[in-house]
Amino acid sequence: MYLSTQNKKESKIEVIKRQSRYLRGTIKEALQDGKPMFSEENVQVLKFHGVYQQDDRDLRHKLLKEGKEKHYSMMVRARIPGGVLNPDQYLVFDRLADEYSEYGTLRITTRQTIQLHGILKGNLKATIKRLNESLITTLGACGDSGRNIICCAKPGDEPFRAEMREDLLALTDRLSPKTNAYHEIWLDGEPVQHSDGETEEPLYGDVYLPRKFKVAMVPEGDNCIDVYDNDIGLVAHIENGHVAGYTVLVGGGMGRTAVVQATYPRLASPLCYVPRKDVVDTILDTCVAIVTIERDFGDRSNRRFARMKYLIDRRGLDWFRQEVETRLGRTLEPPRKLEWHNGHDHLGWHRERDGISYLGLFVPYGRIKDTETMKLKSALQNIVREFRPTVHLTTQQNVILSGIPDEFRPAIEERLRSAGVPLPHELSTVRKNTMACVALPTCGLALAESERALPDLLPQFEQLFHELGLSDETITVRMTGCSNGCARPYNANIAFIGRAPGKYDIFLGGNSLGTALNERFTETVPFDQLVDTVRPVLEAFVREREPGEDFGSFCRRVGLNRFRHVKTEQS
Ligand code: SRM
Ligand code: SF4
Repeated sequence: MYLSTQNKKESKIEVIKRQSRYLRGTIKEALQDGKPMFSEENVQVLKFHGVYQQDDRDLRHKLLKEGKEKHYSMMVRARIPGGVLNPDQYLVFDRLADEYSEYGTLRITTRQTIQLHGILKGNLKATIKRLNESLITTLGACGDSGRNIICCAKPGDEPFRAEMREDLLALTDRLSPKTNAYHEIWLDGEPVQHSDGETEEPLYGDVYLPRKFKVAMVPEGDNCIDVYDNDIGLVAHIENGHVAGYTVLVGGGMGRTAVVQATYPRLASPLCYVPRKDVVDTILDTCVAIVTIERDFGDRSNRRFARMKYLIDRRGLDWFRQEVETRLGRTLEPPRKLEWHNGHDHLGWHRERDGISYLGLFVPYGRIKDTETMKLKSALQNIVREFRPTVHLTTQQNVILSGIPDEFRPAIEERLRSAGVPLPHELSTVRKNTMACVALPTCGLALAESERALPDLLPQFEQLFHELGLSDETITVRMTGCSNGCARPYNANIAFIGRAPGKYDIFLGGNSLGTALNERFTETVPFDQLVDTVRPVLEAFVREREPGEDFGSFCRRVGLNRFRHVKTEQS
């Protein structure tokens, strides 16, 4: 539970934010200084602009030994509400990856955006400007404000999908930073003149939020996005094909710090039900009221405890509800009961509407690239250019191409086949249910490999699942390079969480519907023992499961202690 220090001194980052003059810092000047990197203050401010300064960690040690500077480059993260791109927008990312990314790849993130890694400082402005010309912003993709709002990516022409999209875009607008700094720095905009007491940020003020803030939307039943992992989750109740209203969930978050016991992942709690009626204002106002509570009461002294989940646990959900009611000036309706039947991504061919289909493609760990055996980047580029589908990024790091007339299906399949890109039905169930965060070589917080390690582990799991007759069973496997939880590992049935180079903590339980958290099974297991360590639990699952019982429910029913004992005897 919450144990933050009561030290009220604001953290260093709060001071940097306030002094940044609404996110200007000295970034504009630094772009001209000829250095390969930004100062620490600008690095913090840049995050709000969707930019992370990183260095290639594969080279770090060698460069250090040679007495050289780190190899700096920037990660640029776009904000793509609901993950929807038109074909031209997708192709801009594709071209920018070729022109400016040192890695030449696109990275679909677990929040439906694209990251370009390895952008040198000298190419940063051109990259952001080019995105902007295609009406894509990076403002608010990172930093302490409302992040990219995620939504179930399933295409379809049901009225409720359009209504949810309308609400998502309106909410995106309300929660976006409003500072003119972005225009001034990246788009050569004129500086604004301020009169005394005027604020550029009516919602956030000059110190923004205490921490990142995440919002997610789903239609009830289909939790393909892990809605409970967000600061605010909006679950749409569908009646007669329309959104009747939303159950609002609050206080979700995955982040924890392995060595700080008082940090923990938390599933969001149901707060209230908000009818949609004919206008979307009520749900927007409710979300804004919630954001302002975090703004006013969130911990600004210790960033480890600054997420809204800790505020809610510290003050209690009843206090939180009363605070929302006071700010809205009305009583909240109780939340509705929620039921879930799906947690899978929407892979494969599906009917979208008459004569039109969509295709969900598995993208290995979100990385769109060309390799010797699989030319995924080229294939997608060709298909998008020729057939012009809408491109939907999913929160499971995959891609959906929609709006495809049925007569194009054979040609698209042919393009994929000749590029060595498998269709989802050709992949094992476990493979389609895996996720890995970026980790090395770009993530500065990674303790172990993830995106580059999971591909070596998966064939071993496929073999084990085959041996145990579990090939058709949905068992989610997620890996991260540290405990921060970027691939939402604490929901997974099996999670490997980096603790040190080549060593992982194993968490078991969770479920594929995203409604349960797993628990730590064992710590600091070497990479080559991961599969064998999990094996006894899977074997027991096959022997002892009750009819219809899934792996996560089994783990929770029997408890993990008896397997910890088996593991100790073996090792
Ligand atoms: Fe994350 C920090 C990558 C989704 C929790 N995350 C980072 C940074 C920026 C590292 C850093 O601070 O220096 C990583 C950049 C790596 C790189 O080289 O690209 C990073 N996070 C990612 C992405 C790219 C992972 C991926 O493989 O897709 C995801 C980008 C999402 C986006 O488009 O906005 C990503 N991060 C998440 C999620 C999942 C989600 O939101 O659904 C979480 C858990 C949910 C949550 O927020 O609670 C998550 N990232 C964190 C945390 C822990 C936050 C906390 O509350 O403690 C950090 C560390 C931090 O903020 O201090 C972090
Ligand atoms: Fe980096 Fe850790 Fe997030 Fe992975 S989970 S991307 S290692 S911060």
